[in-house]
Amino acid sequence: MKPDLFEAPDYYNIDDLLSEEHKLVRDAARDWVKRDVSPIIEDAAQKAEFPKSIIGGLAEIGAFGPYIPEEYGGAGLDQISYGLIMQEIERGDSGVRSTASVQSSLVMYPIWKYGTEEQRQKYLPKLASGEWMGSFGLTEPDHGSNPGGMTTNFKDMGDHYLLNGAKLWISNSPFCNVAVVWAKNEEGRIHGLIVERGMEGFSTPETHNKWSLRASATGELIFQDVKVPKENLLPNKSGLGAPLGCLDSARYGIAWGAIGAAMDCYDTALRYSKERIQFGKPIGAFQLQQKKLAEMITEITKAQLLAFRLGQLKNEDRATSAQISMAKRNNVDMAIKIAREARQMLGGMGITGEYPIMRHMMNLESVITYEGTHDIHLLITGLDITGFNAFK
Ligand code: TGC
Ligand code: FAD
Repeated sequence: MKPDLFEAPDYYNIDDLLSEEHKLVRDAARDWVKRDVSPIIEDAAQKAEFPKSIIGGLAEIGAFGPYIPEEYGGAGLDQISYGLIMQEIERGDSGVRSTASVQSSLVMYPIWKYGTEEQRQKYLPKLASGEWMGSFGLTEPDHGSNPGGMTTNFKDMGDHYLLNGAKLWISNSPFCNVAVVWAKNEEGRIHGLIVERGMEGFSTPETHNKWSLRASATGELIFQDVKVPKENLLPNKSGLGAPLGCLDSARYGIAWGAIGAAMDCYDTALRYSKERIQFGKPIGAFQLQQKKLAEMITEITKAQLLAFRLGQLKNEDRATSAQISMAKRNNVDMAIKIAREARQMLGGMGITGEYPIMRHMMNLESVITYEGTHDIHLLITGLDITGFNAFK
């Protein structure tokens, strides 16, 4: 791959809205991605391998639990810092951001919010340091957009719970040490359980042959009469609202992350347009190419403002789930469209691993599907503004 010459676009001087801490956190993540992610990520994606060597670096830049209090090993940062870290990581690769999203918002968050003090003490510091990696099991083979229909279940056996079922499409599953798993009790109520690798009857086969998110490991979580200790149940929230609450936090991070992927595509295409000569002049001098670039920077700027305002609302604990859905949907859609346009601007070179655009474009096909599809987020907005539920 070409050297990483990334320069972040900031057309509306959004940096002026950031605190010194925001900029320090953002720049540390940006430098780390340039130094430790960019040189290895194309190879990892081509080989379809999650690069475990970056786990320590992710922990060091605060990507595991950015907003989790420091007493539990988190970075104790605000929501805008969290967003900026996700933006920078996804500028490198959506698969790497996936790993951080899952660890922070889908594993650490439920343990922090819904767990006991003992569970927080036991799991959070190890997850924050990357010593343990986590996964989040909500989706099932027959229940994706409709997780409330899940069939994974547990029975109270007196001194333990007996867990049965299967989860599909689970990021980090093949190497996770712990999994936060959502399952129904005998009354059909959804609860979160912490399942640890090594428990008898628990397996995590990897899903192969993905064309997207190739540098992220995806797999299944299979439970065959797994004996889960009673102290591994998350006691402080139950019902579908519990996993959906975690998704709010992860979807918010994706709204920022997608900006990173879009910025990388735009920056690459802009540089290429000034260097590539056709018909005796740089292709950036042709109106059609300028239209593409002008529309890209406009959409990136709008997405940056959306994410920043949402971050302010999150910091004030005022962001609604529907507002988060709008930002996730808009910003991922923005990024995937920019990736497609940017790829065309590079002509044949755009399909190679010499440049990051095709990898971003294929990654974003997963990002637009996971954490609620593009359609599902539109229906969430539709329900919010009309009061009519069009899901069912
Ligand atoms: P519904 O009846 O609307 O709601 C059930 C309960 O949940 C509450 N609720 C929420 N709570 C917190 N945050 C949200 N975003 C919430 N949305 C709903 C709701 O108030 C209710 O509470 P209560 O107390 O009344 O019971 O549920 P529904 O069955 O009609 O479904 C609604 C729908 C379709 C929006 C929801 O199921 C949904 O969002 N589906 C999409 C599924 C999804 O996003 N799956 C993601 C799996 S994880 C993943 O993809 C990780 S990728 C990781 C990576 O690599 O980055
Ligand atoms: P389906 O729900 O079957 O949807 C198929 C199509 O139907 C979609 O276009 C959808 O928008 C549409 N549709 C569904 N319902 C409606 C409706 N009511 N109205 C209109 N259209 C509708 N899950 C986890 O739990 N943990 C993870 O870590 C995780 N990581 C993932 C990593 C990757 C790479 C991928 C691809 C997925 C991951 N997922 C994970 C699963 C992801 O959340 C689901 O794929 C997603 O929620 C969609 O579910 P589905 O694939 O079953 O699609």
